[in-house]
Amino acid sequence: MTPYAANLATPLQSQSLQNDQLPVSANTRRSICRVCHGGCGVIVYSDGRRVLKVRGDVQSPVSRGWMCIKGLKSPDIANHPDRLKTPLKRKGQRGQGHWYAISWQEALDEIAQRIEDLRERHGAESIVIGQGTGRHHYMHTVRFANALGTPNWYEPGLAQCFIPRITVSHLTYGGFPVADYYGQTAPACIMFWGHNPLVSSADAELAPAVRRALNSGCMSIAIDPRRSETARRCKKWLPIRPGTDAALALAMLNVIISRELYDAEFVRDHTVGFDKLKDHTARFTPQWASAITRVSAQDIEEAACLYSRLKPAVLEWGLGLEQNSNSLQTVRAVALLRAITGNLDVPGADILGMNVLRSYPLLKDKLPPEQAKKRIGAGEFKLLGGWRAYMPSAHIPGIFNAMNDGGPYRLRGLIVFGSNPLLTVANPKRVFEGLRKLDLLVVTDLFMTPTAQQADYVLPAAFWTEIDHLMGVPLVAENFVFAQSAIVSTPDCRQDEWIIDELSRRLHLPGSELTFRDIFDYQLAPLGIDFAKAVEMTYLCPPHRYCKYVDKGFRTPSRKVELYSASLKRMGYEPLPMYEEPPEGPQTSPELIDDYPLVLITGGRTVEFFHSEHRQVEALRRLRPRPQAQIHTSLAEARGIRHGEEVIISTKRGQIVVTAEVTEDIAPYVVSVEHGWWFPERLSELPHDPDSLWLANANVLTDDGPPYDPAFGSYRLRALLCNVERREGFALPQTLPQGDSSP
Ligand SMILES: Nc1nc2c(c(=O)[nH]1)N[C@H]1C(S)=C(S)[C@@H](COP(=O)(O)OP(=O)(O)OC[C@H]3O[C@@H](n4cnc5c(=O)[nH]c(N)nc54)[C@H](O)[C@@H]3O)O[C@H]1N2
Ligand SMILES: Nc1nc2c(c(=O)[nH]1)N[C@H]1C(S)=C(S)[C@@H](COP(=O)(O)OP(=O)(O)OC[C@H]3O[C@@H](n4cnc5c(=O)[nH]c(N)nc54)[C@H](O)[C@@H]3O)O[C@H]1N2
Ligand code: SF4
Ligand SMILES: [Mo]
Repeated sequence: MTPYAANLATPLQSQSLQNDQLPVSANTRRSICRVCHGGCGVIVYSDGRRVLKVRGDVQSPVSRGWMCIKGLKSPDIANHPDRLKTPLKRKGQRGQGHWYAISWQEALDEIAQRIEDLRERHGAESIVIGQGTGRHHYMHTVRFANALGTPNWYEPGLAQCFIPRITVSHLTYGGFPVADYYGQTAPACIMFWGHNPLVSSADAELAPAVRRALNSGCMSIAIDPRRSETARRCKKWLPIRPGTDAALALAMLNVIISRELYDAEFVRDHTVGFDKLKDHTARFTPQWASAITRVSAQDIEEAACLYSRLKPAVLEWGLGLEQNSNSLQTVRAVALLRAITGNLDVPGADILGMNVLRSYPLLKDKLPPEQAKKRIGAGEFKLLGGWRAYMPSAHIPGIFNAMNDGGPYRLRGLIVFGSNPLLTVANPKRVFEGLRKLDLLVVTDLFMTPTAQQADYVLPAAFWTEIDHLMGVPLVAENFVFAQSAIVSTPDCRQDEWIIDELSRRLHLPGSELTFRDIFDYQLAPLGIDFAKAVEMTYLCPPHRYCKYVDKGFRTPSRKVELYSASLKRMGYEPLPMYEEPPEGPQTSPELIDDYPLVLITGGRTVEFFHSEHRQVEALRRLRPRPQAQIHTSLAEARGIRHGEEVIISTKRGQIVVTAEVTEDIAPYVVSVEHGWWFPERLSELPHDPDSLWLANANVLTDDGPPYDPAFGSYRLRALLCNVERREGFALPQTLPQGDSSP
């Protein structure tokens, strides 16, 4: 086996090191790529006006020179001719695609006035603040909602993405654990559970670190209905039935406890509730779980033995656990595996974050308690919207319901920063109806999107090469701090935080005396530096402290890991993890099986695109011109479907058209559909032909209705019943969008 430390010292070759021919005037600056959640270190070449080229920065402590293809194509995105370049105001009816160009001054004055009018007439709660996944402006947007006095902010992830993992981690171990790929000790085992980091690189910089760890020769297990890019690199693949992960985790807990493979000392000294957990899991045998999960009892036992015996072990968990209506208990069951094996905060295992930055001043105290009570979904989904929630937010189906007159009160305004809910939220037809009923819709984006096309005002956002920012890496744990400042500018594009500051100032909101840059200084103060200094350094890597619990205990009420969660019990939730059959399946909805005999999963990431983005970037679209669904060879043969042909995927909610990717790398009864697909080349047709928005939109198939997870309100994007049929002819565009303008 290669010694891990030696491996660490070898920077990965950047894929962009070819074609080093640059104009002599090129400036070079160090920065951080933010095409996804961000984090890879980058050297940016510019002529002072435009980005010419980027390449991976070998000095980055996490990415060490590596970049993915999206990041490498940053110049194609930054300089794309379709970038929004000026604020736009709607001309004529909503959604017709006609605009006036207006100045920033006019746009901000008018928007602030209309927000103020809504606030006075219908209360601040009638205005929803929306944003996209984990971007630079994330915290600033939440701060804006609090300052404005609206409890209703959301992003399309949350209950479907990360909030269950973060909240359960805090309830169980008092902090969020991340894999220790950066120390001197290599993991001996990595178990990837519903997670494909070689592609999703979920916290941005993960892919190169995971690749390094796998190259070091450790044991590796993937639990995934697909043999994903990560699963293909693993020594064991457990093709689980979607939505049954809690059963598998309970059976693994059963094996580890009944065979006494747990870390007895850690359990004795640092956990509460072990005896209750032991009694509770006694009935969840591998045989019981095998019938539910379609993973053999032998494989379940083997995986449990490998994960508990090989130390240190990492548990990489992902979205496969959260996009279902049993997200709390599924994530809890998996979380306990780390705890009873003692794989917490020790070198080479999952480590608790250092949280080196001072926490972002979210102005929570500026949201009056009577306003917080009005949050859509707060009463029902206590861990999403209630006072115990990690970052209280509104329930998404409830929001679009309330826009459509179905809520406790009507929502009238939506201010969106970097999100495309017509593609990324379940049941987009309901979203569409809701958006059309709004009194005010403002969308800030890099490009005109189907969502932006419905707006009253569209504001042009700055790209990552055009922003100042400070980020804690990995997300939530914040063991490192990275800083970047604008390198170029697209003349009339503005950083989202600047827009928020300008609106806040006009609305005289509390906190508006501080700009976002002042907040960076505030966050850095404990490190004894300011933002300018941080930018000069780019990467701040304080030494990591392990086993923090030895001195201080875990940050839970009992100061121990809570295997039995009294907090959950008090909130009315099961204190020990439980399995529930997915609401759509042979047992729970037998009436659907004849028409929809297959199981649908959506949203498995592809390296070329980020959610609904980048379909207009020719260099990326060329690599993946049309949406695909993975289906197994045996299923394709049975249905007469050939690789590359168009197929119809249907659920009881609707149908879409995609092309078939016929493969051996998926369970034979599972269909995996890409999400986020729309066709920018057809955007001008949308006002007359909205059907092209539903054509390949995976969320036409998914469910925004109940049952929801009782604590988080998570809705179902995976583990749904579906069918696939061959389709004659072509419905999908056959030509690529033109118009990249890379220098
Ligand atoms: N069916 C299905 N649906 C899913 C998922 C799934 O797995 N299956 N995954 C869900 C998850 S986990 C998430 S997090 C959501 C993501 O949902 P969204 O965040 O809505 O996804 P994006 O398509 O990335 O939308 C981002 C928009 O922001 C713009 N943008 C990019 N950078 C900036 C910026 O700096 N400023 C501004 N103002 N705009 C910017 C982009 O051009 C794009 O139009 O999707 C969810 N939807
Ligand atoms: N290139 C790219 N990278 C991205 C994104 C993107 O859109 N594009 N999105 C970003 C965002 S916001 C997020 S949240 C992360 C998500 O990143 P990941 O957590 O890696 O999520 P996915 O790739 O959606 O799903 C991971 C795996 O779960 C499997 N899966 C599906 N259903 C189940 C199930 O029921 N059980 C189990 N065990 N597995 C299941 C899928 O087959 C897939 O291989 O990626 C981030 N990174
Ligand atoms: S993984 Fe994310 S941060 Fe890294 S190069 Fe790709 S898009 Fe950029
Ligand atoms: Mo996400």
